[in-house]
Amino acid sequence: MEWVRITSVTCDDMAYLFQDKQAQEVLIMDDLFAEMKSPEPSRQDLAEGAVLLRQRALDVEDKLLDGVCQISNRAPFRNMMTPGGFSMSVAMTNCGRAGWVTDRRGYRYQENDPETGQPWPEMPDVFCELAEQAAAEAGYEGFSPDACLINRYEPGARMSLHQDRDEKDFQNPIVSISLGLPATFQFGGLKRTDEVKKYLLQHGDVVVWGGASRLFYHGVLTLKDGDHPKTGHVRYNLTFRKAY
Ligand code: MD3
Ligand code: FE
Repeated sequence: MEWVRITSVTCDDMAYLFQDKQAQEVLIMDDLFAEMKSPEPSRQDLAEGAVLLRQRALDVEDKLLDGVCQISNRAPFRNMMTPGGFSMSVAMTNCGRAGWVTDRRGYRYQENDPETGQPWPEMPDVFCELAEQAAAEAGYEGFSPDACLINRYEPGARMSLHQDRDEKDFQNPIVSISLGLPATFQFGGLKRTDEVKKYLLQHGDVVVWGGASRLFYHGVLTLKDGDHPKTGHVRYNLTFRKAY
């Protein structure tokens, strides 16, 4: 029998191991179960330039959620209007020097919250440190976001297929952090009609989108109801951008 060192185990791997007659004799099951109870972050390439770091945000989950709570006390979540006159099902707020907004005049970044006229709340250190580290791990050294858009999905909310092209320089990646309820994310190509792949983004997952994938079409399918121990009936997504 040949021994292999297994450094990361998913539930699919476990199902496979249980099916494999030879592997049933393996004596490292204790290690496998230990890892299932406290999983380690793992890395997966989604497309050219796009890297999924599963569970990468878990060690600071409470600090991130605390930050979202503090920010939304000063800059409340709101359902913005698209230029076409539709109210978005995803509620949004921002922190950092610039915030992404939309209204009848169009999509843009601006330094004041249109609801209050006040500057957006400062980006907490734990936010930009994680974004910068994740970008570096994905191969984008020196990422320094000046904008963080915070999306709040309640059951029924969705985001249709779009490109992120309101930023000045597409050389900079975008980093996204998912918290709370899982959502199915759609990821296509440079053309709206390109075939899309679907990925489940779960609590603690971090994705870095740069290089060729930076302008790929993407969206989020309608959020299903659920109950997450940290967020209840809600999914949050934080996207870190360099707007200027
Ligand atoms: C791929 N948010 O805010 S995050 C958005 O889950 C947005 O709330 C989604 O799309 C969400 O604009 C998806 C993943 C994401 C973010 C930016 C990207 C994927 C991206 C930019 C380019 C390519
Ligand atoms: Fe987007």
